[in-house]
Amino acid sequence: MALAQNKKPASAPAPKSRVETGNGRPSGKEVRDTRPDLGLDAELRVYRDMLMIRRFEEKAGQLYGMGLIGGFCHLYIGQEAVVVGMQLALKPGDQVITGYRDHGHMLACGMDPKGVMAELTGRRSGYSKGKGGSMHMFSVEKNFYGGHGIVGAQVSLGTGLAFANRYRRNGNVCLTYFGDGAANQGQAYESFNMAELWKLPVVYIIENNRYAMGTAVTRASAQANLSKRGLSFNIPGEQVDGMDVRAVNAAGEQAVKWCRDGNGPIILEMMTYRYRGHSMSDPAKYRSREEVEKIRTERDPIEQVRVRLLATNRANEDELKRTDAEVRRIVNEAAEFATHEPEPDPAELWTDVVR
Ligand SMILES: Cc1ncc(C[n+]2csc(CCOP(=O)(O)OP(=O)(O)O)c2C)c(N)n1
Ligand SMILES: [Mg+2]
Repeated sequence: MALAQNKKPASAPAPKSRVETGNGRPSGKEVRDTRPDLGLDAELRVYRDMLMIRRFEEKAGQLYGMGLIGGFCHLYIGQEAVVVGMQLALKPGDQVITGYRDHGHMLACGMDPKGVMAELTGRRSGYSKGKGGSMHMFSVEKNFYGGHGIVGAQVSLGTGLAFANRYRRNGNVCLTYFGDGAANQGQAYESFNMAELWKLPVVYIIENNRYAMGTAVTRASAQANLSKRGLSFNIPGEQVDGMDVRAVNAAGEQAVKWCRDGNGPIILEMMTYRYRGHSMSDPAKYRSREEVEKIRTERDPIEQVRVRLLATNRANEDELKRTDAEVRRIVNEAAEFATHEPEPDPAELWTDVVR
């Protein structure tokens, strides 16, 4: 059926397990299963990078519990493979923008854990001088454009970044991340229209973690296959196993190439899961403990890589323990820093504010 067809990047070889539509386009009916080996160096790197996000978020959760972090705080635990796999597909100059669940994106972009943690604790050495908090951090140097608290706002802003890339002919691509809930926001569709019309280099990455606050995707979305949300704009899309960093990276490489080759936008729906509540104050009554536990034990993105590294003798237990210890050291140092730095001077209250 014509409406069920998504376009496919011309350069993409069709994996055998994918449902084809007869014209060489994937139908979006099946979760992608292209999982090429990342190679030794990249596999060790993604293991470390995912672990860094996990440990950082666990520490942030602890500091929040101790009252050292205030305001909103949305943890990324469980979703690490998405941002780490996508980041591997980028080259310097490419941009990243996301919503409020942003700590993992910042670390993946190479932002300093000390600066991120210090922002969480509201200290003057934080990325926004302690005045922004969890949802409002930027680093132009690392091409990270926030950190946005308004659901869906980053979709139009990311489209604008892609417009700038096209206007300047700089060959850069913008990764625009948003959630399954944000995918129902009107401005996403205005952005899709302009992005396809002007062939803007933007990868729309929908992080489908199954819930928007306490609302399951199926309760809120008439079309729950979010990879199809670009169909009426002729934007190709596909679902990707967002718990497997290899699948994420394979899809990311193709999508980024598609954009860089001047073909316009593309949608990747990452099938992922968050282990913690929506934010720190979520009673999580909308799902069972068993549901969370099942995914944790069967599909954890970090454990998958750990098991593979050991099974292929690419690393032994001691080496992985050393990596874990090194990551914990960096995170502990970040927490130490973030709890001992001074708070912003009250005189700074009215600086950096648009009036
Ligand atoms: C315009 C707007 N509407 C509502 C909210 C309140 N809100 C904050 S997060 C959220 C749910 C978004 O869920 P999703 O897009 O799936 O992202 P996730 O939290 O799962 O990463 C809502 C409704 C908001 N911040 N902005
Ligand atoms: Mg969600």
